[in-house]
Amino acid sequence: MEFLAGTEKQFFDFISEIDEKDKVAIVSHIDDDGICSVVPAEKVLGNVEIIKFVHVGGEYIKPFVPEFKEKKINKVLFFDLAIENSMDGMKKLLEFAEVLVLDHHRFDEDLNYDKLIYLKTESSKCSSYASYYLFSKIQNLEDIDWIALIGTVGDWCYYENKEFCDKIIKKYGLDIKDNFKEMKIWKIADMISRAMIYWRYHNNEDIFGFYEKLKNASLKELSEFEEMTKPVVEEIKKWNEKFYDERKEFKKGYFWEFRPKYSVKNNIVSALSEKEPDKFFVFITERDENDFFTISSRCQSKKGNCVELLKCALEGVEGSSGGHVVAAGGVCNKKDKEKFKENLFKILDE
Ligand SMILES: [Mn+2]
Repeated sequence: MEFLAGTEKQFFDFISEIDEKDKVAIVSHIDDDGICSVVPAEKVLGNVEIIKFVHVGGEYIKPFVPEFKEKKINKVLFFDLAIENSMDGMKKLLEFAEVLVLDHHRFDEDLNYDKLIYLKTESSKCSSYASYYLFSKIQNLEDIDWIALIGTVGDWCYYENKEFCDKIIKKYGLDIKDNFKEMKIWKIADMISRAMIYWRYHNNEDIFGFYEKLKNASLKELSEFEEMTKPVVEEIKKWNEKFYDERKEFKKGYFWEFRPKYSVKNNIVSALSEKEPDKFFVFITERDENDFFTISSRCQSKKGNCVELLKCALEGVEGSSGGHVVAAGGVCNKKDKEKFKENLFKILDE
């Protein structure tokens, strides 16, 4: 596997230096790819003191630094998380811990230095794939290969990792089709992602219990997750229809602001944007309890660059963004909403 920053050797050096005296924490992204990245790591490392799943956006590292310090954490692994927007927090963390970051989001600068191991893979080598690939070189992990598969397919990285995926799909007797959206494994990955949305809502965004359930499940027995998806599927259906009445249309695409009960924005924007792949789709949602609203953008054909789009739209406002050319996300302070929209609409109408 190719690294765009850092090397495979740095990974193995970091892992092999961990011993019983160390106190290890894992921080990962609160999505499918994020939770699936942690399973191989925890299995190989064994004793992990803290596992945290977080939203990216702003200084997301800072809030948990005191807890890590108090618990004497001295090794931290980050999966599926860009760290660029939270460097203040990262520097505080590096005062008492060594850190390894394994991520596949776009980046501008190689941040490897001293106690920070910064490993970047290509966009298509999502973190669940990379984590499974690397930790498998230390220990046989074939019993959890299906979790890496779900993470990879769920992060839309099937085609780029077809050989890897097909081998596991065949092992479990599932089907392979030209269009991955018609395959059983996509339906399973999609189901898990909807179940996670349900769990997040009903557990105040704490998905550790969900992670434990998935870790201990088997590909053949996922009915417990299936049950959770029902209200989420209803919610997605309802909002899918509203999009066509409520969207704002521009030369280069669409903007839509809405307030779903469950966090279904990503599922909806992904599905709708497939129908018009050359267009930008930018959706925003907000909750009363947060100062920031969240942004999801897509341009499935890569005709437009979502990372650039959000970067420009957030110019001069309090917010941050990141992701991939076809799919990027961000947050912005509610007080700057009008300015953000003004910036965005100008670009969408150019
Ligand atoms: Mn990812």
